[in-house]
Amino acid sequence: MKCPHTAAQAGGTVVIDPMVRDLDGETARLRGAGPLARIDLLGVPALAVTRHADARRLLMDPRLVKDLGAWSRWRSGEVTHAWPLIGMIDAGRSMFTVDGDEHRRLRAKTSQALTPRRLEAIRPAVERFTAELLDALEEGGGDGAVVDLKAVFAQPLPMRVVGMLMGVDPAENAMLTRQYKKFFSMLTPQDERLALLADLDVFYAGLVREKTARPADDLTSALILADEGGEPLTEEEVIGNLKAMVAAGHETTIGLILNAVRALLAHPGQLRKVLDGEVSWEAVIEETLRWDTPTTHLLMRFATEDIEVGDDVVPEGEGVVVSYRAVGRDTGQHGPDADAFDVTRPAPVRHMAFGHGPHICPGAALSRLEAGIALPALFARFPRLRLAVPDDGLRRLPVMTQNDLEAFPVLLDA
Ligand code: STR
Repeated sequence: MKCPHTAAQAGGTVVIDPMVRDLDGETARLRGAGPLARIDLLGVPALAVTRHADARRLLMDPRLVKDLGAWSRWRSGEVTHAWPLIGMIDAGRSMFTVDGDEHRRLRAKTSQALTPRRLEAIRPAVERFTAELLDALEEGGGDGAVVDLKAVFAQPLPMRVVGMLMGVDPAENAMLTRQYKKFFSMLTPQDERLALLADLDVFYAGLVREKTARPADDLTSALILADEGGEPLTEEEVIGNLKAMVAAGHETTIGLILNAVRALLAHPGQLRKVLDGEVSWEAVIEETLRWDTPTTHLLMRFATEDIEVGDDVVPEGEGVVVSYRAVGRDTGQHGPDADAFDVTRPAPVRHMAFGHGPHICPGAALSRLEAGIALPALFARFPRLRLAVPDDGLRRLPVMTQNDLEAFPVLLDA
């Protein structure tokens, strides 16, 4: 007999802290609560997958779907738009929210545009943005002044890149950065979050109108145009994909860049090996993705029937979160030292920071390209870069799903 309450009795419910006061403690508690941890997301119960092998299997399981209509707590009215995390799930019809054949149709053009080969065309632009932002950093941090590596470098770079790719006017980058910061912060009242999402929808609808009238060489225009003989995406689908790209493309890569810098500064011996060329930047990027992954929890999938996980069961209708931070620290996958940052782990580090299965991150190669340019350029320009505060003085933003620092004050020591 499978008992759906085994894990609850063994490990209790892990309450996910909206203020993110102790992320490592919380991750350890999640792992301690078993492969299918009972969690509480602002009063809403859900199940969290905490092991690499289970996540890998479940992300391929067609009985777990993105359709909000499959969530019993939504159907019953227990969860409504008043729940602050609903925007992570109810994000419009797009490749992020649809499964099966329709998902393949919604995703095709985006994944084709983001292959490593196609992305080589934008490498020079990413290098130029990086050089410009390093100049801005030098300006801000001249004469030994403290400068915020997040605000001046790690945040604007991915926004510029994804904005260019989608054909967004660069003059809008500051607005988008401000709106997404507000969207993700748990300090934002829910009525304000819903209002800003509505404003963003108006903005994206305007962009789609503009690209319909004057198609340009960008992914938004490509999404609008029908392939020969192909089914074109509807306006709602184009907008859904566009906002998913902008939100995902700028938020997650900030984390990758900053977390890699943070890990290297906290492990000077490993930084030395990288700067001496003994260890590749690729190894730094992959180990950062595993150890300090930008996505803490990915919301949410729903079980269309009972699904067994080990000795436990996801009941039909229940919501499932993949806790990527816990998955990245899985000793079953990464060995007893999974909690240690170690760029010398034998390659390849088989982490799952980009997910797995049909929804695997279509932007993975883009984020690797950005980090692969930004990190070596940063340390080449400022080899004595250091934190201006102790590492444990870096504060996290109150964001439940993403691994986000408030700021990253550094001294360039140029
Ligand atoms: C934010 C709000 C929105 O308008 C659209 C989306 C869809 C894509 C989501 C994004 C969300 C939140 C961050 C996500 C992204 C896909 C990848 C990214 C979940 C809900 C990750 O953090 C992995």
